[in-house]
Amino acid sequence: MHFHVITIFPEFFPSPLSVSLLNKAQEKGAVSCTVHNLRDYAAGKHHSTDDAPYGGGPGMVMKPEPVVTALEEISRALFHPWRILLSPQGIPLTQKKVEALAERETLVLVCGRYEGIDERIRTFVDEEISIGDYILSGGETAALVMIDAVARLVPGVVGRQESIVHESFSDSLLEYPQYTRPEEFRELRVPDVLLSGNHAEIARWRRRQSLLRTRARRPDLLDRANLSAEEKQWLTEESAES
Ligand code: 9WO
Repeated sequence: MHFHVITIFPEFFPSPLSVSLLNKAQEKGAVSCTVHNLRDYAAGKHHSTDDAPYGGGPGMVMKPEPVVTALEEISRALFHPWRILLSPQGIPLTQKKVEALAERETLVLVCGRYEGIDERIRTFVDEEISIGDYILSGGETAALVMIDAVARLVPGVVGRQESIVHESFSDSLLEYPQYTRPEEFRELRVPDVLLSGNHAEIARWRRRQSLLRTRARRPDLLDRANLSAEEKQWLTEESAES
């Protein structure tokens, strides 16, 4: 998976990309990230990437020419680039969407800045994606979220054990509660079942906890869950969350 990022703040990227999983993925050659400075594609003495909004109003607007020049020059050298604009007006990034993006060879991510982008930029990307319903100071942190989520799904990046955890999210339930040593911490005990060594009982307890927690915190996710008769029964019982 090759990521190309277009940004006025290239310095945002090296540190997050050089840590842990993303660093290992790049060392293995499974993932590459190339960050392009939008300013390098801006014309004129000042290499401006923003200008005042037509019609007036506060703030500055990202100019179309530098972004489109960058998109065209970068895309020319790539095989089947898929161009994405990160924006609060995009379609929501879900694990399902992440899976679809991970099938692509090359993603070109455009990070917006200032108080908005020129509407015509939208004509030159393949899709517009939002990571959630909040305003950021720019698209860079959203691009990092997308790179992190997509890179994990590239074959060879995440080991077998972790990939099972990912499957459980695709199953659309929240994770069960987890514990490690000590057995008792500030009078809070690890549930007995987890110390029992009964793996069938542990699996049942975890599944039930996932369901109860999902109902309590994210009931919207249950609509998509595939539940057995017994699991539906658990959800009709009167029980405290987790
Ligand atoms: C800032 C602002 C300030 C005063 C009045 C209006 C304003 N609008 C904005 C604004 O929308 N800024 C955006 C910041 C411009 C494009 C890039 N920005 C951005 C991207 N914020 N949040 C995202 C984003 C991207 C992906 N998923 C979630 C949020």
